[in-house]
Amino acid sequence: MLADPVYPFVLPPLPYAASGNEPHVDAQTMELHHDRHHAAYVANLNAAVKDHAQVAAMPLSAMLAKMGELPDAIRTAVRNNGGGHANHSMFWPVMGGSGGEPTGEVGAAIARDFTSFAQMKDGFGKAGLGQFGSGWVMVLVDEGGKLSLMARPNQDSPLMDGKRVLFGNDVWEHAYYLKYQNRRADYLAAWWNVVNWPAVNERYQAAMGKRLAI
Ligand code: MN3
Repeated sequence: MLADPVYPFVLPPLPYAASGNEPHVDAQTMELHHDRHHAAYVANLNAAVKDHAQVAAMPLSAMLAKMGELPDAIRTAVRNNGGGHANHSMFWPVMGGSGGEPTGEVGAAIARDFTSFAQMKDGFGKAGLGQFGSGWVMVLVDEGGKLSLMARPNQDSPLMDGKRVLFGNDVWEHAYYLKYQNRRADYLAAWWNVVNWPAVNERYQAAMGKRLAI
C-alpha cells in the first residue's frame, strides 16, 4: 500500500476476488488469510494503541520505525500486529497478477542487481525456504532504487529498520498449508505465477519519489 495507514486502522479489501490467485493460491486460503489473519492483526493493533494517544496519533510507518521508543506495555503488540498489518497491506496488491517476466523499471533493476530474474528467484526461494518457522521473504528497495533480498521472522518488518519493501512473500504456514501442506518450496515457486508486476512497478515508482509509506 502506498498510503500510510492511520488509527483507527481498517482491513483493506482484497483488490480481487478470493479466487483471483487460483490455482496457485486457493480461494479458501485467501479468505482465511485475509478475513481472519489480517483482520486479527488490525483488531489487535487498534486494541493495543487505543489508550495510548501519542502512539495512536502516529501513522503506521512511524510506529514501526520508532519501535524502540514505544511504551513497554504495547511494544510487542505493535511489533507483531503493526508489522502484520503493514506486511499484509503490501502483500495483497502485489498478487492477483499474471506473473511472467518482470516488466518496466523493476525488470531492469532486477537484471542490474541480481544478474537475472532467474538468479533473483533462486535467491528469493532459498531465503524463503531458509526462514525457520514463520516469517517473510522480501525484496527491499533503497532510496537509489537498488534492490536486495531479506528474510525476516514472524511479522517483523524492514520498516522497523527504516527500510522499504518493494514486494515480498508470506512464508507463514497459514499462507500455503491447505494446498501445499509442508511443501513450502512448491508454494514459493508457484507464487511467481500470480505476481502483479505492474503493481510492483507502482511501488518502485513510489519508492523513487519517497512516497512509499509501507
Ligand atoms: Mn500472513
